[in-house]
Amino acid sequence: MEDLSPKPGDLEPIETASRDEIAALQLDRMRWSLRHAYENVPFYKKSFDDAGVLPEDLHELSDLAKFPFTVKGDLRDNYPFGMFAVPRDRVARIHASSGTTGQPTVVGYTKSDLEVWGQVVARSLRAAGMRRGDLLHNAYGYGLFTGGLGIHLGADTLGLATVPVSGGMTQRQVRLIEDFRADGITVTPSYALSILDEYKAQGLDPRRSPLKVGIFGAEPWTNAMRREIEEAFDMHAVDIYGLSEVMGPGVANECVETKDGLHVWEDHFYPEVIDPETGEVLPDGELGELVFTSLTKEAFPIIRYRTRDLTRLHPGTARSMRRMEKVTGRSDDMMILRGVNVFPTQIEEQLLEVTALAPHFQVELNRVGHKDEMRIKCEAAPGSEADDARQAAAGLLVRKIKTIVGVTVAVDVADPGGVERSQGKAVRVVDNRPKE
Ligand code: DLL
Repeated sequence: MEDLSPKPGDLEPIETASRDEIAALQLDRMRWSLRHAYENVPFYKKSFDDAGVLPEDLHELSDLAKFPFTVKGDLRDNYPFGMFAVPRDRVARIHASSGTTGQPTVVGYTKSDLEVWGQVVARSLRAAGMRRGDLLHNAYGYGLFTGGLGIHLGADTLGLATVPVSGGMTQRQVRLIEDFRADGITVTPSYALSILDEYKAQGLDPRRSPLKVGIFGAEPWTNAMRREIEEAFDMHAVDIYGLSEVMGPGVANECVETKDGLHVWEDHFYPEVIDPETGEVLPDGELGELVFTSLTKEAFPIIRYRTRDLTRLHPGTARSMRRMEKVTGRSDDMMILRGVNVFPTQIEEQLLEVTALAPHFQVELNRVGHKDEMRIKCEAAPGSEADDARQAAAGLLVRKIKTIVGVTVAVDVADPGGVERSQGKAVRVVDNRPKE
């Protein structure tokens, strides 16, 4: 793999600033953001008043803990534009996340918000090793989803040549990567696997692809998956994180030279990790729910937003800003099987160790009699389709999951291609249990 480390002069000064400088900037910006939200969004005025706090009660960063949380339901209740802090005619862009139930969550950006978004995504792409003039194959979906257009904005800011291919039409994806000689690809890790399959289906060697780096996010994925993809394509695989409520992609990104977690771009997004049960702020290093406060956003300020993503914060390494560990899962994706908490990423880790199985999977939850059953739908790797190979692979996966994760599951091994493919975010869990 090519060395994509930054050269002297590649980074913005804030990326290597001292912690004191970062904290001073954050405090200034946080004061502004709390006041901006309080004065311009009736929801925040009411929620701060109900909690008996005012923006001027923030004297130091840790005072943020006095302010109330915001949850997804608050955004739905204020559908569509009730959380906006600027008049409609200052809004330059609207995005929305569909979610699985109810109202979509609508977010807005001013022109200046779009500039900031471009900068943080540019910083993210640079952290991943992309440089001005490189060609980026952007396979995140374009549209209301923030992935496609958010990455595009950052690629423009960095000065890349962008191929706005969006998701889908997998044969064409491979053809364009090869014909245009893409240096980097931005795509969900699950769709990257479909592109990988298509390389093989076309008789092409993915290790000889022009790609130097893949920038994967929008869904949880594991270090085991990183190894799988890096090996298959002979390229770097780095993690990009974000959510529409906070901005979109580019809230945090891994550095290609260290790959040790995602630096949160803390000059714009202030992270906290809380105990999801008590709401108490946890010290860095402890696992809990990630909470974000925007520091510079104009159209859609967000104060203490509970992401439901589980992670921990660590000190900076390649950059001074703190790192968040790879998100192991969302509290929404957590399955509880006979008292044991299970995340799809834990299944992914074990599955990737069984060489006779392909890396695609779905977890089905069924009610059998009075008991819940977890069934892993996966498929044979090419060359391991024979019945005895499949049985052995299924048995091995059952044992691994029992030993490492601590639950007994059933495993179905389908033919290659038998598991439904994603073109964006993978659906990992299908819950067939009757609704209570
Ligand atoms: O998924 C934004 C994005 C687009 C991020 C492209 C990265 C790349 P939403 O659709 O609002 O926004 O979904 C946000 O997706 O709360 C996480 O649960 C999950 N997620 C996003 N990035 C990661 C990641 C975009 N790197 C939700 N690892 C978040 C794990 C991720 N989960």
